Amino acid sequence: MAIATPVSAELRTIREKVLAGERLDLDDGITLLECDDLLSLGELADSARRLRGGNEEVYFVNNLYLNHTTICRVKCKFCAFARTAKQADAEMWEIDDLVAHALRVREHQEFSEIHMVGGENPHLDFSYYVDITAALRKAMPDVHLKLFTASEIHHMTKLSGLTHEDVLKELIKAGLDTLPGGGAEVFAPRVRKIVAPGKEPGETWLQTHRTAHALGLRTHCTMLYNHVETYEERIEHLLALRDLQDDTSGFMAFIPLPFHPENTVFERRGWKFTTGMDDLKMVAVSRLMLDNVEHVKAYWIMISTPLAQVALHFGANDIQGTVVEEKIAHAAGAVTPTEEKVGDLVHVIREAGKVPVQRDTFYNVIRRFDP
Ligand code: V47
Repeated sequence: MAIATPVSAELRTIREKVLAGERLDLDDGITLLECDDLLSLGELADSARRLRGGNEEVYFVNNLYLNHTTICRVKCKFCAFARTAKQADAEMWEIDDLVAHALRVREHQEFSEIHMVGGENPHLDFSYYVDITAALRKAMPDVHLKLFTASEIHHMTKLSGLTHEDVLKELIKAGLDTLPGGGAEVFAPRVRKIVAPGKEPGETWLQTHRTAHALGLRTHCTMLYNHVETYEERIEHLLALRDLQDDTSGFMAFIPLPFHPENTVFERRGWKFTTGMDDLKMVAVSRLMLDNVEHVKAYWIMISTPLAQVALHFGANDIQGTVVEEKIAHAAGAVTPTEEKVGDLVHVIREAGKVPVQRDTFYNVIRRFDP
């Protein structure tokens, strides 16, 4: 006799809404985060993914991470990556050296995308950003350039006196293809005041992506969770992204980023790393709330490959990429490797019972690895 898995009462109404294709609201989101019936939550998120057309395919990208500078004026309290110019280990790449480094990696790794972000370096001027984009484009015309967070774009408006639109137009002219999703943190002003008082308001981040979308740039979006935000503030963040996506359809993917406290002031205040419970909840709840964002990434760098495998059954359909070489999470205590090879990602996805698909940045299929 089959024993049906009981679904907790609080999930029952939300489940009916999801299965009927109805939109979830703020209260639903908070209820989902408060719910400890993890398996039902995962099953519901997986059902939502399938109802919206998802299948057994799981994406990854062969990409290269670059960080042009670690020098940053902002001093976000969650960040262990930023340095001042005076610190001995501060990094700032000359353009030619950075391009030469990327070309050297390319000799043994056929990456299709460069993902490059850095600090808000007050010692650079806008021409550096334009020139580095143009130099990468010239050296690797066939590589997709996913460069600069919305926070960096905002910083460039300060450096140049240009509007966000004009900064983006200059970068697009130089070769920029898409924006990564970093810098979003949590939009709530209360949270930003505590963790990132020197950073632009959440509204500016959203407005910058809106402007990018209007110019035809597709972008990504993120949320950094498990520092000082409440569940309500997490859901409000997701709803702000959902509202923008309703207007523009410009986001390709959402990436939940678990806060890593090591080497930050939060470590001294006793903050702990997230647990698998919170990470899986965030993947599932993101999938359920963001009903208009096609892809949710289980970012193996921050949650590990074993948990990313589980997350693929909790609403995620992408595990990001080969990476080579991640520095932001690792500065803050990540214990994952800093890169994975294509063969290893294929193995991780297959062993999770899914079909690995190597994609380009726009989710076009480069190679499907049949079972
Ligand atoms: O902007 C900073 C966050 C982001 C810490 O667009 C931290 O496809 C955890 O945005 N612990 C950079 N997170 C990473 C990022 C990203 C990653 C993968 C894919 C994409 C994409 C974007 O990491 C930063 C900040 O929000 N961050 N410090 C920390 N201690």
